Amino acid sequence: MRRKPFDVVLGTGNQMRIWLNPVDTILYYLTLITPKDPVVGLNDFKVILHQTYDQTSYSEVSNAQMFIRPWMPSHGHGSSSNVNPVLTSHGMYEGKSNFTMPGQWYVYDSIIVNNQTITTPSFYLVFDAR
Ligand SMILES: [Cu+2]
Repeated sequence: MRRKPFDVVLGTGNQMRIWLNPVDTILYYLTLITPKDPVVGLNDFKVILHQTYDQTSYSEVSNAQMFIRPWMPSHGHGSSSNVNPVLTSHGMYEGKSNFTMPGQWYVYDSIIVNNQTITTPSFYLVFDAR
């Protein structure tokens, strides 16, 4: 199968991101667990990170560092009081995202594994806070 570097396979409406890290040729899967129904204010932000070399066997990535950045594109502002996700169990990372007003928010998630940023270029998950 021919792959382009950092192909985002699913559209932005899906809460999963799949990309190939061109440096180590590992395919990464980031899956959003929560929030599914985001509210105005602090939301538990929980994701699972997997990796695969062959798309047959998958393993959880438990040595990542994550840095989230909420952004409201229609107004051009972010938010404060966010908590970067940290490992809580195998491959699971939990933090908090702060949506300070209703509307559409992007949450960028920069991920570092083994001192290497694996999210280049960056991507975001989309939330509609109510
Ligand atoms: Cu706003």
